Amino acid sequence: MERSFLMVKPDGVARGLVGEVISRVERRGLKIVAMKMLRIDRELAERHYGEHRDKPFFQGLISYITSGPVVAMVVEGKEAVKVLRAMIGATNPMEAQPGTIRGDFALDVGRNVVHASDSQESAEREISLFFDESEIVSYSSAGETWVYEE
Ligand code: D4T
Repeated sequence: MERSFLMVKPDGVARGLVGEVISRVERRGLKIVAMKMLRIDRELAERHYGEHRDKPFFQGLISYITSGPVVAMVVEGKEAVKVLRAMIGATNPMEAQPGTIRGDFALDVGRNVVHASDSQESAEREISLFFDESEIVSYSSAGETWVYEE
């Protein structure tokens, strides 16, 4: 099973969309194996978005992601990285398909509600930025028998 990092951003928390996001993850058959609400500080924000350091939108991005609490999760399942990226939709919500989280709940690239890792390498890096290995739990869910063929 693969792990990915998923986060409801400050706008998603402020708009009361945490339950909606969690619900979609659970209904898809993916398993949440770690979760916490936190306020991201500037240092963590700059590490998380380090690849965008030289982009013109970087300062706005850092202010936005540190502006209020977020809900961070580790999600496990078959091809979790690819599946979650498809579920959240395109980075720019104007291009996100209806049925995706951004396509249903967002309009502005600077307020796009959620983040999910874009590769297995990013997932590992982001999970370790936000969680200690001891915070990630292992359990079997009742639904698993029916989500996977074997
Ligand atoms: P995140 O990482 O926030 O889930 O977004 P994506 O993985 O979908 O997209 P990204 O890394 O390319 O962009 C990171 C973050 O920057 C914001 N952004 C992006 C922005 O404000 N203006 C822009 O022009 C772009 C490209 C949105 C997401």
